[in-house]
Amino acid sequence: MPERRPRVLLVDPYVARQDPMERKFVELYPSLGLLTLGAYLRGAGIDVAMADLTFERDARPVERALRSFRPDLVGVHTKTLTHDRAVEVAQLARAAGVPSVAGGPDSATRTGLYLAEGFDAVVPAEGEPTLVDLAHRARAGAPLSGVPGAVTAGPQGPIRGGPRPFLRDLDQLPLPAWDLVDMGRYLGAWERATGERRAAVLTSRGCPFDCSWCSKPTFGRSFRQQSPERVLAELRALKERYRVNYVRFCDDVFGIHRPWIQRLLDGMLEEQLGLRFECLARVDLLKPDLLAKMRAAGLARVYVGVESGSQKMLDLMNRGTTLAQVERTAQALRDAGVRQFWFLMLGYPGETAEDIEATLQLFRRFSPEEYSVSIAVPIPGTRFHEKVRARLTGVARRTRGSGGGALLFEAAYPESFYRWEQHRFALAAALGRARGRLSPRVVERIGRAADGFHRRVAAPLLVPERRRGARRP
Ligand code: B12
Ligand code: SF4
Repeated sequence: MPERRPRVLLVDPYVARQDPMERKFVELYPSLGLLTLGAYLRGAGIDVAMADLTFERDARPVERALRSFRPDLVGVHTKTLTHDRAVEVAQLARAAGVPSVAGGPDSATRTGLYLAEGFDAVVPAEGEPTLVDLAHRARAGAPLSGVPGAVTAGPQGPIRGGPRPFLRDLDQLPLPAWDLVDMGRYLGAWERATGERRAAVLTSRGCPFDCSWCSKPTFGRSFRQQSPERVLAELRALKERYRVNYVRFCDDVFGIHRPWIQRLLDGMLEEQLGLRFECLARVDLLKPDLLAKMRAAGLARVYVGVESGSQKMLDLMNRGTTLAQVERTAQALRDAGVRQFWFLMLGYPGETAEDIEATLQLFRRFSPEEYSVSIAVPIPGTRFHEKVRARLTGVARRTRGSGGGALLFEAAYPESFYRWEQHRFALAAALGRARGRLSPRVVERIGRAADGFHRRVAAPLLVPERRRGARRP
């Protein structure tokens, strides 16, 4: 009788309805990491099932899958936000006598913690070949230790199983195993919300830039990309199999190599895929001629990491961008009629009230259609986290860094100040939107009144005397 193939149960522990940020920022797509792992395992002759908790209430689907699928190994994707649920899944697996392995950004930075809390192994980097090896070990009932790319618990702390090189050629990866999740549910939610059937696509892994608050635990500063032809094949498959007509390119930065993106755009235009798309881009890369071509190929929305309207802050963050580039790109996007979503950050060490004011002025000048103003979150493993390690607050320790938008370290000002500043951005955004309907004079007046209130009443109340003395004009 042929030997039974190994079985792996993959788990996405993210429960959307319990995420306080969900309604604000999160857009629901199945985890591309898990879908790619699933496809790769299948290609290696391993049976795979998935418990995707995104639309669920709790971890009960995992319990059901443990009983019905009887996996040899449970593999859980981790983010800081989903830490507690991931640990719950590891404990369920252990109770069922099945070993579990964690992967993804959070367990990559806090490997020891995940091992101490119930995981039998952690894969703190690219997961595909390592998970195949672990699945065979688990099937054979052998220990998971000593597998290159995996970390296990030892008497003196975590033990690395040895180095595992990154996959050289991303074209070798199979198409994501979309059938492992309920694509109809994701696409239906999108269709109801936007009229479009949206899916996520990844064309590269890693990012060669080095912003000091950015957490890049899995791929580090390595950068590899699929060929434009491989990307086109994935776009065609999504269109043909799922009638997808809108794509979110999920790369850390889309189109880093100029010749590469030119070829991809040429292909999209030639094949007349009729897709609209969005991506995250850097202001230093979005040159006007490239932008025009992207627009022609279906670009509808761009996420731009503007972060601050102060050059001093951009330099402190090691962004490698200039305010002149921000302004040029924002204007070009506006002229091209592309929606812009700005990421802005408050509270990064070194920021004064004047820097925040400069950011607000920049924001008012360009009135991006969408934006998020977050309070800087020191993610474990980043230089920013190192910098404020001694100043992390009790909230940070309790929530282990997720925070849900709270101030997690002792910054220049109290949290109430940053919260108030967030409201000022919201008012500026509302006034920007009202510009077409209200007369410019009215808009101007409301803005001035709000600024006066801020200077005379709100800021003095929110910033305690001893801090104000040092930082305010
Ligand atoms: C695209 C993206 C999104 C998309 C999600 C698209 C999707 N569902 O795939 C959107 C915009 C929806 C999103 C939302 C959020 N995101 Co996000 N996102 C990313 C981004 C840019 C790429 C993720 C990705 O697809 N990577 C490519 C795949 C192939 O890599 P991967 O998932 O890491 O998986 C590989 C390895 O990690 C490993 N692996 C992963 N899981 C497992 C499991 C096992 C068992 C094994 C063995 C291995 C393994 O193997 C995989 C293949 O090699 C990353 C940054 C980054 N570069 O990772 C941030 C990132 C993952 N996101 C982050 C955050 C904070 C969020 C939000 C919480 C933000 C918010 N508050 O709204 C939400 C959470 C939503 C959720 N469902 O959990 C953080 C996570 C930090 C942390 N420590 O938790 C990151 C790292 C960005 C950052 N630098 O801060 N995100
Ligand atoms: S913030 Fe963006 S550009 Fe900067 S290092 Fe991270 S992924 Fe790269």
